[in-house]
Amino acid sequence: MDFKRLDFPDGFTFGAATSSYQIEGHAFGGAGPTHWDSFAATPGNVVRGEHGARACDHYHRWPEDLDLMREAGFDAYRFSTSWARVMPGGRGAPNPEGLDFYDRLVDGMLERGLKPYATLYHWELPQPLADLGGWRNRDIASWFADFTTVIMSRIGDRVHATAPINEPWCVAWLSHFLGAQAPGMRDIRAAARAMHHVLLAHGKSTQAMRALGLKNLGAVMNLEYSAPADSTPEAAASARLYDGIYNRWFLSAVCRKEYPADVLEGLAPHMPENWQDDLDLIGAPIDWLGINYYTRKLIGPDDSGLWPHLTDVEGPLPKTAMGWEIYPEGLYHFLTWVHREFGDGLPIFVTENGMASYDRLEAGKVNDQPRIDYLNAHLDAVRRAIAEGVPVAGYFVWSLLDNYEWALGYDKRFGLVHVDFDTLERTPKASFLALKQALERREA
Ligand code: PNW
Repeated sequence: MDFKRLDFPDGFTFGAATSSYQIEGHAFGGAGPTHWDSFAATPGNVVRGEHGARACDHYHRWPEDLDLMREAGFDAYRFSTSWARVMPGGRGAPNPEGLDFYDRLVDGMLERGLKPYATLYHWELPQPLADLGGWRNRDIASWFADFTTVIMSRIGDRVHATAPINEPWCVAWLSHFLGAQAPGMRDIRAAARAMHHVLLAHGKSTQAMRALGLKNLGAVMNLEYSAPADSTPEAAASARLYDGIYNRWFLSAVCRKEYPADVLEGLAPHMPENWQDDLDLIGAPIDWLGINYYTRKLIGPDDSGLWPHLTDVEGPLPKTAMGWEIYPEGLYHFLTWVHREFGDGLPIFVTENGMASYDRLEAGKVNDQPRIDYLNAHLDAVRRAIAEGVPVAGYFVWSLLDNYEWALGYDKRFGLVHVDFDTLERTPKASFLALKQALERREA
């Protein structure tokens, strides 16, 4: 890597992130059915019909995986808890095996000197709640607060930092308007409701954790840089709307207790009643902001007459296996912009950043030089932001392991560690070894 630990401020946190459904194996340990199992079982939704029943079998192999985290020299591990593993019905009786699992996992992190960064919801909604309307149903905010109390009563005393929800944009928009993730809807009304309810759930979950006396509570948003595809005012307007829906909607709600007027103009007719009354709870104080950053999109002009109708145009930059342009400048932009416009002095974490490639194991090695370059360029953007006074407090690579990349299945590999999905064998890639070297602590 182009950096050493010492090039970052004292106490800067380096980590890697994963999520429960993507690695654990949902067939194990008494987890209940989730809307991701149902979505994956419907032909056409997921490449090759792949699902998370076994995934990386992290449910059984977690000690080995935490050993890898330690071996890399990371300070912290960002993991998520599966609602359906902890409460198989989504409500009511918890599953003792599920609670025991996260209890052991958190202890396992502490034993290895890793700070646990928990995300309570990373997308596997219990199917019984999906049957009741899922994120379209306002009651989900209370169900989620109840789940929060159950899981955090068990592990909250040892977790270092917590975010209720991973990426509200994906939970709401990608899943209810773009149809790309469970439950696969394409409905503006469903999306507007989900956009509000996911934020309400964030607020109620935060409130439940404050009631338990927990600290270090944050919010994790995925941000995507949007640029006009051409120099027309129409493209500029489209890019601005994309930015509004994708980035400003969630940040404005959580940090300013308001929705951006330009997006609201289109969404207002679809919003649940009396949404204004919830903004105080949604915007209750938090302790840190998490940014997941991957890429930028070029947005073209639109003359469809539909709202919203955003078309992204293929960009000229080198792309990852996701087809996503590599644009480190966007991370620099977001760190400085979020700090200036929304942060109000809060510490900011890069809670996810990384790239997919089609890595191959050859003679026991994986040469993923493009990932090393990607991480170098983005960590350079982080250092530039820090040098300008942005309080960036940590950086988490997505992801520790190759894993279930949702609707794209298993061949888009984001891991620092290669996983053979037949044998489940783990092999650290060149990027893992390079990071390990950079993160080494040398005695003065
Ligand atoms: C994030 N998009 O998701 C998630 O937090 C991870 O679970 C996921 O594996 C990772 O990024 C890589 O995809 C996103 O379409 C998925 O804009 C899709 C989008 C953004 C983020």
